[in-house]
Amino acid sequence: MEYSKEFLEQLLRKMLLIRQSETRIAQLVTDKKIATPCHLYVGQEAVAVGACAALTDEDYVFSTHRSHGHFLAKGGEVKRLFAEIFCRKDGCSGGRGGSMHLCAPQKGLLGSSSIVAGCLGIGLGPAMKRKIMGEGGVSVIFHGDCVPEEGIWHESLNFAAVNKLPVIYICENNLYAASLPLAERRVSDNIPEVAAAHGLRSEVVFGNDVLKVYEAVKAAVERAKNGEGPQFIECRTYRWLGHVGPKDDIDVGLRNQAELDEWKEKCPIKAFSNKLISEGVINQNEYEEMKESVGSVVEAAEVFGYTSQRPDPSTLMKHVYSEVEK
Ligand SMILES: Cc1ncc(C[n+]2csc(CCOP(=O)(O)OP(=O)(O)O)c2C)c(N)n1
Ligand SMILES: [Mg+2]
Repeated sequence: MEYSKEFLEQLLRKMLLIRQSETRIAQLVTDKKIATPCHLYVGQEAVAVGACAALTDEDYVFSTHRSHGHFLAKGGEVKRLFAEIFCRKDGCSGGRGGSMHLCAPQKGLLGSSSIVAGCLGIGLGPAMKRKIMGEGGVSVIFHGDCVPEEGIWHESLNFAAVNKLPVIYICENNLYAASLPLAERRVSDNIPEVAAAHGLRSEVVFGNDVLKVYEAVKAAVERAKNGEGPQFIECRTYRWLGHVGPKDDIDVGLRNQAELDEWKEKCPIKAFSNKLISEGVINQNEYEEMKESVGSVVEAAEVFGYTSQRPDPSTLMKHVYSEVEK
């Protein structure tokens, strides 16, 4: 394979870190140890990991309500994710944000939003600033397949195209928005075509193939940096769990078991680990060790999270208004 063993192992390890963190968080929600609503990312790991592997800390990322995977893939610390979900002061947002408001500014993750399409406008600001100041770096805006139904999606794409901004939109099309499948929300499954109509270079990749996502995003980054304007990538994927929380939504009649089973067969981690093992990049033992070592990291992160202090009530008004020096 044309990539180094270290790089390929990093991709696998990151996907495992997301999977194992999410699996643990799902259990903590079931056990009522976590109160913040958690939209879990299990099944979609290859999108965040493949995309963020093509970025540097100088590149910005904006995320959604389903943000844990983006946070970890962009280099956010897993212990600060757990602390945030436990609403503790050592959380990445000081325990004020919870699951849907994560950030890791030093790594380029400038924010995530619980509002559907919340980052579609916000993500343009830093891109515009960089363009005006002649600075490098791209902005990646992750969004779900429901977002093109919001007006600001069209405004954002149009504005970025007219101004040739270095923005990459990554649409994680997991076929559902809360309780509605795509077919009940759009006349056709044509999000990339609509993006192209706004003047963006637009493509579709299989979002469960981490290397395909990486290659598509890397090429998009190059084009955006070369002044070719915004890029659009639709990643076809599937979330294994329900819209929010640890259940799969099959019990409430939203999805069917056959569809879920079919997508579980296309598990991004299984596919990639099988590939690395069959091509001799790693062996089964190394894979087992990797899973174990990621498990220990997640365990330690959970302990860090729940043993961290709650924010001091005297700091309640901090960060609410900007502090202007007089
Ligand atoms: C403006 C707005 N409308 C509705 C909601 C409620 N809501 C939260 S997530 C969601 C569906 C999002 O679907 P999609 O963009 O496909 O992302 P996914 O959940 O599938 O990852 C909705 C309707 C919201 N948070 N904000
Ligand atoms: Mg969706």
